[in-house]
Amino acid sequence: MTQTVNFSEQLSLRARALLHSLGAEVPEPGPLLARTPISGGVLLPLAVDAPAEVDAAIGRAATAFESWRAVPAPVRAGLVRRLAQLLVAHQDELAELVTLEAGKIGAEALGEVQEMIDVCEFAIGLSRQLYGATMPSERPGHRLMETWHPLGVVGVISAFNFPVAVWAWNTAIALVCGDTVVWKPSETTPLTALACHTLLRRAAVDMGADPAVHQLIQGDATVGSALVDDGRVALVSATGSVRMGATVAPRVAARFGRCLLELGGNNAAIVAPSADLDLAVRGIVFAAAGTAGQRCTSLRRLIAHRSIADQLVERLAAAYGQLSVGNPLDDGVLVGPLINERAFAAMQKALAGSVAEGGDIICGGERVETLGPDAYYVRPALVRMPAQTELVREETFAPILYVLTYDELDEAIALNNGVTQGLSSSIFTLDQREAEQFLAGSDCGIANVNIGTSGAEIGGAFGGEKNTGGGRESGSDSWKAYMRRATNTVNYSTELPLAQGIHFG
Ligand code: UN1
Repeated sequence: MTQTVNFSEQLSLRARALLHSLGAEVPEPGPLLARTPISGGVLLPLAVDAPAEVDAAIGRAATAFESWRAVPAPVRAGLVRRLAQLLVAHQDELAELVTLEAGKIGAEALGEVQEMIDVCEFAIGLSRQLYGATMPSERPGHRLMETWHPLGVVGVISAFNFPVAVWAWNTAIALVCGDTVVWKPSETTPLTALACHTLLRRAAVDMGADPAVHQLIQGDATVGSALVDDGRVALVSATGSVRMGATVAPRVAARFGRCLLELGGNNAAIVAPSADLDLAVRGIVFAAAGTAGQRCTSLRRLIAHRSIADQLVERLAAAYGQLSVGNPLDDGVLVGPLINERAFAAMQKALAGSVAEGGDIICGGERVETLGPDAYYVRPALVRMPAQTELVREETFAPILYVLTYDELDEAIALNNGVTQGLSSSIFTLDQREAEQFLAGSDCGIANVNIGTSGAEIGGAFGGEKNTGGGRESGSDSWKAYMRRATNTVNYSTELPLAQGIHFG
C-alpha cells in the first residue's frame, strides 16, 4: 500500500513537472480530481467553472469572434502554424501527460500528438482553399456564386480517450474558418486540456492574435450543459456516448443551433476466406486490443467466414497471449489500463452477459492487479458468440472482441450493418469483387479494406452514420460544418431580368 501511495505521488509530481515545462501554471485546487488510471491515484485537484464563469467565457469568445472573423483566413492560419510549432517542440511532454491522464502507451500518445500536428498542417493549407463554387446564372449579366463565412463561437465537448487530438481536429479548423472556440474537455482529462489551452494562448501571444479566441471551461456535465443551451454558441461539436448525443442534439436543435456529433461505434471487421491471415491477425489485434479497446473506432465485432473462423480464433488467442498488459510508461507494454472502475465494471458485466447469451470466452477479461487497488488493468478478451445477440449490438468501451461466423458475404454485410451505430468497418479479403461489394454495402462513415477499423488519418472526413450522429470532422470538406454558406447573385447589367422568366409590371 505504501508503495502505491509513493507511486501515485511520483506520478503527481511528474504531472506537475510536465505542466510546468508546457508553460502551464498549476491550477487553483478544487473539487475536480485529475486522476491517473496508471495507479488510480490523484494527480491534481482542480477548480471547476461556476455557471457565471462559463457565461463569461462564452461572452469573451463571442466578443473575440467579432474581430477574428475579419482577419483574412491565411493570416488566421499563422496562429495555427505557431501552435503546430509549439506542439512539435513539446510533443514528448504533451504525450507523456496524455499517458499519465488517459493511460495510453507511449507510442500511441505520441501518435495522438502527431495527429494534432497533422491536422494543424491540414488547416494551414485549408486556409487558402475555403472555396466557394460559382454557378452559371440563367440571367444575362449576372453572376451566381457561393461564399463561405465564419460561423461564430464553436463549443467543443471532447472525450477522455482522445483528449487532445479531437480538440485539435475541431480547433485548428474552426480557427482558420474564423470561428472562436470554447472547450469543455472530459472531466477525466483536465490537465491535458490545460496544457493545450496554454500552448494555444502562447501561440496567440507570439502571433499578436487575441488570446480570447480560445476559452477553456472545466467541470462536469453541468458545465457542458451551459454550452449546449447558450444561443451565442453557433455550433456544438460533441464527441462521446450515444446517450450524451441524444441529450445534446435536441437541445441544440430547439434553439436552431448546429450540432456536429461523433458518438459511439460498434465497429466490425469481416474476414473472408481469401484473406491474408497474417496481416488480418495483426490488423485485428491492434484494432481490438490497442488503446485497451477505448477508441471509438476500436474493433468490437469480428465476422469471420466459417471456413477460416477456427484457425483465425486460434491465431488471435495466441497473439492475445503475447500482449503485455501493464504500466503504459514502461517500454514494451502494448495494453495500458482502463480509464476507471466504471469501465472495468461495464466490461465484466458485458462478459457475464455474453456467457448468459451463449458466448464462449476464449481468453482474457480478467483483471491484472499490478499497480494499486484503484488501477484497472485487464487482459483483452476474445469471445465467440453463437449469433449477433443483444449484447453484441451494444457498445462496451473496453477490449472485448466478439467473434461471429458467416457463410455468404451478403450475410456478413448484413451483420456489419445490423447495429444502431455506424462509425467504422473493414474487410480483410484479397478478392476485389468482395472488397467492392463490402465498400458499397457497409453503412458506416468509414469502410476499410485490409486494415482494421481504427487509426484513421486526418486527411479523410471522420465520423459515422445512424446513432454515431452523422457528423464529419477533421479532413476532406469537414470544414464546411464550421462555416456558413451564402449564395450571392450579382447583377452587373443595366437590366433587371427576373429568375424563372417572370415579368413583373
Ligand atoms: C476517437 O476514438 O474518438 O481513427 C477518435 C482513429 C483515431 C481517432 C479516434 N485517429 O482511431
